[in-house]
Amino acid sequence: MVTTFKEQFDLQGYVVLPQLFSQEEIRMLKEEARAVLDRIGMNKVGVYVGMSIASGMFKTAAAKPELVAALKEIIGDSVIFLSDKIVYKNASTDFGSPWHQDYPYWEGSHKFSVWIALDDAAPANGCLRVVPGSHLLGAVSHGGDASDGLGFDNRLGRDEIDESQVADLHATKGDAIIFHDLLFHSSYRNTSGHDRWALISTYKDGTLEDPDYPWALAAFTVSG
Ligand SMILES: O=C(O)CCC(=O)C(=O)O
Repeated sequence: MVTTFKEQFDLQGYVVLPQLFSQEEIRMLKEEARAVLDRIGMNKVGVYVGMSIASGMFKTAAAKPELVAALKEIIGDSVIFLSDKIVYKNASTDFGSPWHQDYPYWEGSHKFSVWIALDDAAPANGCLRVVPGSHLLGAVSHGGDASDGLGFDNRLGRDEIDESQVADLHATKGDAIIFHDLLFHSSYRNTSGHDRWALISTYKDGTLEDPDYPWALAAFTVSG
């Protein structure tokens, strides 16, 4: 029987932490995210990297003790936060993220991302989709067509996804999903006209050497 976070994570490549953040914490994070994005000018790409550089509230959220405890169980005693981003979809920015693994973007040691729901998320407004256990396939070649202007230069081809194995991860705001950088994942388009904002924070094992990542300017040790 699978019981611990670590066992679930090793088997599926992801684990859900229900209601990691309270409704009030999420309300404040979304309000702060909106203020940051208004300040820098919201873009149509729907992604902004570096929330914890822009705002101390996000740096504090990245080191939330309950989250760090779960990450330590999965990663080990030394956990480094690298960077975070807001991925926002709304009535006019309604993209779906194509199928991919995160590993080809970063390489080096494996990374662990935490997808935090700032809005309830379901298929109609762009929830996350995963192929449970796909992290066990290792790094897969990403030669998928990226000519639609959505970014995501590394993509899996459609024929690499067995739709019968896909899990749609409905989420309630405040839920967090920790996932491995080899997990096949994507998200639906947001066809609802309602917001679907998520905060994604990325971590690594601090005992492992890595390249210098230019996007990890706010890196700090969260494990004490
Ligand atoms: O929240 C989403 O739409 C998925 C984003 C994603 O897959 C990523 O940034 O790697």
